[in-house]
Amino acid sequence: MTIARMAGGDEVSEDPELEIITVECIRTPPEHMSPDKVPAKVEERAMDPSVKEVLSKTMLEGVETVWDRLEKQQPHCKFCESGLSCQRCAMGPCRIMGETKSRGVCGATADLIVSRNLLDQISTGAAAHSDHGREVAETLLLAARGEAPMYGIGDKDKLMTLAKEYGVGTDGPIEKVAEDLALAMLEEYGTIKGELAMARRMPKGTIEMLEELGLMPRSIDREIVEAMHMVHMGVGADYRNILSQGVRASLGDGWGGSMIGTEASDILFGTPQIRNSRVNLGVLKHDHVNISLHGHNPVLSEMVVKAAELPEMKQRAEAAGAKGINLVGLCCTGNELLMRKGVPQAGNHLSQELVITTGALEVMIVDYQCIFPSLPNTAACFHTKVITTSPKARIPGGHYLEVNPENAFEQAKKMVAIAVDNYPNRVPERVLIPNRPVDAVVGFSVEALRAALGGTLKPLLDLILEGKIRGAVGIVGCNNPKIKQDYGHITLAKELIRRNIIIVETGCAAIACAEAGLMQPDAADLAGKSLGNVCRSLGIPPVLHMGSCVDNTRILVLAAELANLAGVRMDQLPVAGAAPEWYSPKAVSIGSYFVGSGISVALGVMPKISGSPNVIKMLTEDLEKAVKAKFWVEPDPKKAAAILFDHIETKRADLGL
Ligand code: SF4
Ligand code: MSK
Repeated sequence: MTIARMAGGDEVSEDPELEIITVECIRTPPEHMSPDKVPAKVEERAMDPSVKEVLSKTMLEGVETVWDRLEKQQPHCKFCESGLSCQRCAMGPCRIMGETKSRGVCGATADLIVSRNLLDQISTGAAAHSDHGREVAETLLLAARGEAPMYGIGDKDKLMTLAKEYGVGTDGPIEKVAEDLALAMLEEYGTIKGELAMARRMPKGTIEMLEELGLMPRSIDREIVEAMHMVHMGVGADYRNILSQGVRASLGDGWGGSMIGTEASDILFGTPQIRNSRVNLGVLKHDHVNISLHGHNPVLSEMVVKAAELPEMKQRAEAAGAKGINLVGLCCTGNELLMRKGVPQAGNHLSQELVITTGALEVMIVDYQCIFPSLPNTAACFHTKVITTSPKARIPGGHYLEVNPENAFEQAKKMVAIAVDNYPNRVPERVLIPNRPVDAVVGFSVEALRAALGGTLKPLLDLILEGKIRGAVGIVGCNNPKIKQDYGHITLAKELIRRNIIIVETGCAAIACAEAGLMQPDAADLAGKSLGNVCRSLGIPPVLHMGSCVDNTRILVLAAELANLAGVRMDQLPVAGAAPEWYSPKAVSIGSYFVGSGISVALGVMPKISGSPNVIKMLTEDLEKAVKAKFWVEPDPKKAAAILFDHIETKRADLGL
């Protein structure tokens, strides 16, 4: 019996595997529906034409969205906004009031409360990424043992390269190599050897710097657990020490958990190669059964792709009156499929409700992370069914089909069948599919980039040294309804390519720029003269899609390889990071491991630290003395571009370029 059934009271399905708690469609108050208000609101909220079209419909129909809920939350609590509230123990909750000399009941200062809250966020993000990585490595182990027969080895070369890196024997059968590698990867979560194998990818100088500072991660889980220990009441009171642990835990994510997620996914499903696809809400199809794949982990979605290709499923769709089955991606599960399979992408974080409100979506399949808990309420306004699949991520109102690597293909077939059978329930009069998908070139894994450059990244380094490319910026992270959707990503990318800085992107930032046409080769015309010429000669866009949230590790690997080729530390490269519209604790971990690795980061949204001038100073100034990188906070992407350009030019001058 599941917990939902034990709790009782709610309506449930007779099929325990399809248990569903009935939820209602949530409508916005009538004033939001007033048609004359809609155009201005839409302009405030979004940039992409396909999003604006569907958002207008959503508002006119009064279907509640994330933007409406943000408005209802106003004004936000000033204590929480500045990081000055603490709920860590039953003596509280506490707030630091008046002047910053006041203390919580236990005696905690503003610096302590703010830094502990931030460490909590970093460890939450690091845990989410790393747990995802663990599940992929577990799938590799089961596949190697023949216990998950629908999974195989998609990239044998990468398997062998990683096996050598981990010191795993490569002479035996491929299954044995994969099994030993998966075990070695899983061992790193709780390793007592005191270091992580892939952290050795960093340049020697960067490793020495981190070792001297005591910031090299000792294991993946240990750093997260230690961080959670440190945020308990009465463990430590020095904000500097607490923030240092944040850097170490995030490095365990970037060079450990997330990197395992990326590499094990490549071994299982193939390393992304450069390919064409299409993006935005226009990728949904009128005459097909539409299924969206949302979340982060490719383990299930790869099986859904296989299931949807079965002839029996196509026949079932035709019998239901459709021409076929159309899979579309959302958020980072979408990015994974886009990079490896060319599955078109319907949108990013703030578009997840809009995919449903097109009225053309039969099923939304979710794994975990960045899934709005209210999606079943949105679905209840239409015929869409939301299918949840992870025991970690059950959502009231979602149909639950539990998935593990052993049963994923069978479960995927059931999900596709549910979608097909739901097609006749679509109400054509309520359907709005924008008619303008945008083309995008995607799939720039480091391996694909290296191959495109003739087998080495040296030509890229040479272009940077010659100044034809001034430097590189990784624009990453989410949407946040506090910022007009995609404005930060697109504006920053355009401003930087104009200054001859090449852009690498992941996550929702990548989707934003793909929708804006910046991932087409002819976007070279928007770049500065020298970068434009480089792009034209290589046939690549000036903004490169490098994958999902965990794939920020591809950016780390790219930077490490360039630094190794140049014989410098990572912090000496003319590169930087940016997260113009971040919302997620995972983004806090990503920003921290970029900075910990020596790559300074510009944030477009202020973290909840304004209550402690000391914490602000440490992150925006003092860190630079230790790890030679720091954070900036600049909400205006045009100003952020100027800051990043100056930073890159300073790094070039320091290298004598
Ligand atoms: Fe208050 Fe201290 Fe408990 Fe936080 S840990 S709630 S500041 S007493
Ligand atoms: S999905 S973490 S909103 S990038 Fe990876 Fe997008 Fe941020 Fe989620």
